[in-house]
Amino acid sequence: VEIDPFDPIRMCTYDLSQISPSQRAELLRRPVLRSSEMMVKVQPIVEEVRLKGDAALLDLTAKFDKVKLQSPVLLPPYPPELMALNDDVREAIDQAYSNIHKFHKAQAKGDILVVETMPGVVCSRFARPIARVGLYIPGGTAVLPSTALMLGIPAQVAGCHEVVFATPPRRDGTLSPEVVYVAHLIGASAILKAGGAQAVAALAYGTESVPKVDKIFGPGNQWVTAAKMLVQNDTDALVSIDMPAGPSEVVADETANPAFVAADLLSQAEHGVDSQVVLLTVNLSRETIAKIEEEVDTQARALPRADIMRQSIPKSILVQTRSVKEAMDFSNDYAPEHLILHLRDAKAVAEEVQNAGSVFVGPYSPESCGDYASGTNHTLPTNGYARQFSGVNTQSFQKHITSQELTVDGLKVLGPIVATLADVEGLGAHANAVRIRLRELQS
Ligand code: HSO
Ligand code: ZN
Repeated sequence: VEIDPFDPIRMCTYDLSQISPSQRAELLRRPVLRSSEMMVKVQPIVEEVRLKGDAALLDLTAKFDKVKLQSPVLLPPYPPELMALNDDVREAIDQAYSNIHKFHKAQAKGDILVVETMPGVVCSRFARPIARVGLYIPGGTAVLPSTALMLGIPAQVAGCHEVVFATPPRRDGTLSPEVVYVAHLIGASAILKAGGAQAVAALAYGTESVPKVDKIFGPGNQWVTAAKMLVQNDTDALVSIDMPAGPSEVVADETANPAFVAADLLSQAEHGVDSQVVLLTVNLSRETIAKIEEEVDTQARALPRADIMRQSIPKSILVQTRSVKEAMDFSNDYAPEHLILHLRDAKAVAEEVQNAGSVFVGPYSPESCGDYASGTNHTLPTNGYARQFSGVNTQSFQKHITSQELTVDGLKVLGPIVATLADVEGLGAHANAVRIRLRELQS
């Protein structure tokens, strides 16, 4: 892309009342992901790790991350010198840990459910941890120890037996001390020093030194996403994934402080050149819109990741609407990863949200707080998947087992009903399993 530093950094503007239904549909579409193209590239990498294990992992890490490692894993106890942090950073991580732990612990409350559906017929459901989980922590343009917290804490709360972190090593072969510290806090059983498709393959199939896991979590680039989809479809791997991930986005409705609105948009736009942010305005004057645009431009220029925002902001859109209802209809159709409500009656409008990963209510609830430390999870459905997926939560690390126990009286009332239904399906053995007992009870 040709970049002229004098060009204003601005979003494309549309007025919902001036565009056709097909243009509206076009605005709701996400930038295309070339997923089949990626599958072809990722397949041989996954295959190599599956067949050659550690040797392939070390070769691929040398090739992609430009570092020759002795061993692909770091095991606990993690040496203190590898997690040496400044006091303020350690304290900030500790407070974030505490808040996120509190919120995710509370999600485990409904772990046991007991319901008597008819007299003597007791159905129950209880949660069990997914035994072995793999958590991908991206490296690349930004190291994200916050993602280690967001994935590691619910795994710990759920009681997963084996929690394996995977993260690409730095050029010198070391890991970010923040990530090692979080691994220590949540009790991770190993840190795999690898990234990309090779890390996902190692987690899915296991190698000599990497334990095979049952479910893989975490955001990543196109390579990681494609590899997750690939191993999920391989019945030999018997592994599931958290959700299909994609680039990030924010929708912000607005009637408030232009500087705050611009700052929130930019915080999501700095994640990557593929990030798309959408600003929905409700009955704003031309001047206020211009003020927001100016704030976006000036704040972006002064920020360290201006180069990324120069690419993501022009892919982003500003859509003018005439009412909160019109804005919320658009937002629900778009199904944003984050929805920030800069509205006077933000709390009431939050009730109207049907599709969104996480909602930020009012001018003093920046997305950054949820990204790091308020307690909610930041691993959220992107790409419009908020229509059918929830963000990562404690239940993502559990499965639920149901059970039932019938008394003699319970079987006496329920048995004939079951036998009738089994007859309808022509499944005589099912009916027999009930009748054989009812007959014995009669005699
Ligand atoms: N906003 C990101 C999460 C994150 N932000 C991590 C900062 N660090 C998810 O879209
Ligand atoms: Zn973020």
